[in-house]
Amino acid sequence: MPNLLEGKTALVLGLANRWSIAYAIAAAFKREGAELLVTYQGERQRETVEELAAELGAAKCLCCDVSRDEDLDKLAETFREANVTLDAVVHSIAFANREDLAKPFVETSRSGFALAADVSAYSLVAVSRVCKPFMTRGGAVLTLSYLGAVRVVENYNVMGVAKAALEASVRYLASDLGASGIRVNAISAGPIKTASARGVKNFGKILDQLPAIAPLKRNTDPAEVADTAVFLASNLGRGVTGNVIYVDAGFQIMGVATT
Ligand code: 1JT
Repeated sequence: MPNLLEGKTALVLGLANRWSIAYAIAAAFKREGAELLVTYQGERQRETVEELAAELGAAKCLCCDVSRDEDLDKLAETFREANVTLDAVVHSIAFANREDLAKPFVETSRSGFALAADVSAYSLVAVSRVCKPFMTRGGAVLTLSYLGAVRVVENYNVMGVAKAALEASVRYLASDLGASGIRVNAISAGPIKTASARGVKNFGKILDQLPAIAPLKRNTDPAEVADTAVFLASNLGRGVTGNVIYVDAGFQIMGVATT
């Protein structure tokens, strides 16, 4: 079933490099015929993301730091001027201080907690609000989560609490936006070696141990996450909203395992 997103326009936030989950999603959306609008966080990412955007044939490559209201206002202004209609919005953004992913959770500072919650959870609310006026045919908002939202995962710490807020936000947004024909869902991906994940304490160890436990006996491929994003953004996903779909080689279902 090719071209599942033909005639649709998708905004993809969170593209930083070729290893970004957002890159895999953008590539899959492109494959399915979507027109792409991509954003980069700041000057430091600009060149890399502009190159990737060109490679993906993106119609626009825009600067947007989701922690800045001015940037979000500017994004809306650009959409208004260009008469953009959005059918899909992909939010693939998270941040926490490195030290907050290494110390015990109880040591989390007020500012570290606020930063992780702002960038990783509140930004979905802000992005949804800004994009809603342009989703005049209805559409789909997607975000990325991780198991640490609902279980204690060593070192995930404040990101787990931020992802819990993100998943709850998905439900409240789905309730608010459903009447406008906008569906809001999260994909909870298995651990993937992205630039963000690299350098996180013991991340390599988690990737090494997971295949022994996960039903599919392997790690998660970003392309699998991207294909689930295609499904959710397409007409095939029309009955699904407010949900968290696990794309994690089945890891999440397991209880006690002896390996
Ligand atoms: C951030 C980072 C968000 C890493 C992330 C993330 N969401 C998933 N990961 C990967 C990961 C990280 C840890 C983990 C399991 C998966 C890095 C900082 C910016 C936000 O712990 C077992 C720590």
